[in-house]
Amino acid sequence: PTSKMDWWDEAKFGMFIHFGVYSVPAGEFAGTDLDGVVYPTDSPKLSGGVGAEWIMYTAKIPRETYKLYAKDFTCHNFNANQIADLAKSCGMNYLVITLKHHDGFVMYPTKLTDWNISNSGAKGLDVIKEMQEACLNRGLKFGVYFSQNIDWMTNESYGYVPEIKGRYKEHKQYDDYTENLIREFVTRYPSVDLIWWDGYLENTNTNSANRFLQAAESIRPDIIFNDRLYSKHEGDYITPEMSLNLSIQKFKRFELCTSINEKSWGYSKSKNQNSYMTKEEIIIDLLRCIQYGGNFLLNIGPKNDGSIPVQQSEPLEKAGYIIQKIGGI
Ligand code: FUL
Repeated sequence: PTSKMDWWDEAKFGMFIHFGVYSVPAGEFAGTDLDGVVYPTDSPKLSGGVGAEWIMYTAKIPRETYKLYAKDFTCHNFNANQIADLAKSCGMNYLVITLKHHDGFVMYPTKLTDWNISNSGAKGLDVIKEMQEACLNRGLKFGVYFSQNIDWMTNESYGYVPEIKGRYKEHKQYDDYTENLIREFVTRYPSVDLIWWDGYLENTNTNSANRFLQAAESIRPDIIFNDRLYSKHEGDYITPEMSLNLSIQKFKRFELCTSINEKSWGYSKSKNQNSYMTKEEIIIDLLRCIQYGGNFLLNIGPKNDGSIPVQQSEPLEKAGYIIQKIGGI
């Protein structure tokens, strides 16, 4: 009998992509934060302990200020075919790209919010469509990362919102929006094979989680889900981040995710947020995942123009060369 997990069980290696408006500040903020503190260009506020994709939160950037970055999100060197070729040449079998990260920016021209790619420097481009097509043409499975309950641009969202004190505000309006967005992108992109939920697990309720699952499954019954929707939903597999816990991972389907820049998922230009995996480290992680029967999702963070920094492409290409030498995985 076939199962929706068949391709996933065989996949072994995939590419993760963190790409969005946060790729513009790239881990550094100069300007006035929400507390009125001014950070000059020569000593900017850095994105701190978490990756550069968290800059809006960590540097307390006011929404209207953050929105100004969108015009520099040009993507003029974004080349979906080249990225998919790179994935393919490394023996990867699937790809997961951020459709909406915690800053709420939607990477395709949605009708449901203005905070989307058509109101950015990349106007006219649909990153999700191009990436999906490039994957489809090469036989790569395609997934989208979707932050379902942290959205710093939306008052009603769950999760921390800089302008509003407190966390985990639950609101029907935001659930409606999220449900509609899910329905919209699963319809627009029929080959979305996987949704990679992300958010504060403990703070989604059963009702809204079921609405989100239902929205996707009613259109795409065999869609695969990870385990980050909410605490009462195991998902189809678990998602250890940066390292494995073998006592658990022996018994469950797992996908280890790590970032080639070990300090950040999104592209960072900040000096203390740059540390790259070597080809050996990539191969070791991949082999460990395979040995324990799981998958390995390796992240790149393109620049705001869509290009992949050489510090990221080089170790990946070198690892790909070794993988090709042994005839793929
Ligand atoms: C985390 C997020 O907060 C990070 O920014 C990143 O997306 C990582 C893969 O998941 O939960």
